[in-house]
Amino acid sequence: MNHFTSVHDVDDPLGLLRLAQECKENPLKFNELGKGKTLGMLFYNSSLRTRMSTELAAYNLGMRVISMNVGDSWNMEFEDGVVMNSDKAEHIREGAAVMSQYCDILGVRSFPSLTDRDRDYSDYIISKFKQHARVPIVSLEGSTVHPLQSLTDWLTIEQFKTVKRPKVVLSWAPHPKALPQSVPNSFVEWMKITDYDFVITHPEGYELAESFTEGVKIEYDQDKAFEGADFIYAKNWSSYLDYGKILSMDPNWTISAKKMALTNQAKFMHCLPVRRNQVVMDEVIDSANSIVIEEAKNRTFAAMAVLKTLLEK
Ligand code: AN0
Ligand code: CP
Repeated sequence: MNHFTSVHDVDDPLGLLRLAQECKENPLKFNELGKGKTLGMLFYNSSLRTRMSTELAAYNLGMRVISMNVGDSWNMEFEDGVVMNSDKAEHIREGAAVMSQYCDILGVRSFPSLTDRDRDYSDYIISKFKQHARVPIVSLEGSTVHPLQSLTDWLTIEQFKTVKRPKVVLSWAPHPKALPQSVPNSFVEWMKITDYDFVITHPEGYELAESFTEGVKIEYDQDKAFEGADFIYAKNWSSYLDYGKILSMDPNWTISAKKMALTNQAKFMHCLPVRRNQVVMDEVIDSANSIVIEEAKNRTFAAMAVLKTLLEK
């Protein structure tokens, strides 16, 4: 594994999952491994979980951490061959190379524009970092996927499943703001490497990119999708087809107790942050079947597995 920017970077996903489980059992088991090594984290967008859990993961491995909000640094130019006479003071070529002098691993969070689909789906910023940095790059959520979240979600399902092959349902839910497709794309990508009974449900018009959903069951009737489910993974995303648009705010898609009653006492999952009584009703997220806090806790162990693997490379 040279980078961790999607499931495709991972040589042995099952091995990575097992390592995350090992880190969870004993978080300080490898606390000498990262001695003298530095993780740099660069945030183009807000974060609570990714920032705190990845920092903690690095500390558990004995690393040091330098975190920066991009707004505090120089505005960077990513295009090659331009005359730099605008507001951009530094080029990614120097920026990434210089950060590689200080850091042994670089994490980058960069959300999509939701206006330019081709640029977003080239994972433009993370790709540029991969191109010009001289150290491994970790996606802290890019413009198409969020692999640290998905590895965590897999770890969480393995922790809570009571049958060998659980039914896992990814359900779209309403939200007042246009959100990226990164979390659902990534969740789909990682679920495809499991043998779970995996179903996606969303209103028409919310189809994710076929490159992600090829071969995956899609059920447009949410009630039908929920029947017999062991896990409900809720997430809003904006339209991929009508790129970045909100096509529906239908409250019938909100995850309610009535909807959960259709399932096989399913566990409720969400990557967080979540808007209560928009995406999910209080009665569900506050119920005993909600595992969102444990899911967030597992972010640390997924990040540890990733950092450990990259450190040993
Ligand atoms: C982001 C998203 O939907 O991708 C981050 C989730 C981890 N969510 C929001 O912007 C609310
Ligand atoms: N789930 C997640 O990535 O949360 P943050 O956006 O708070 O990092």
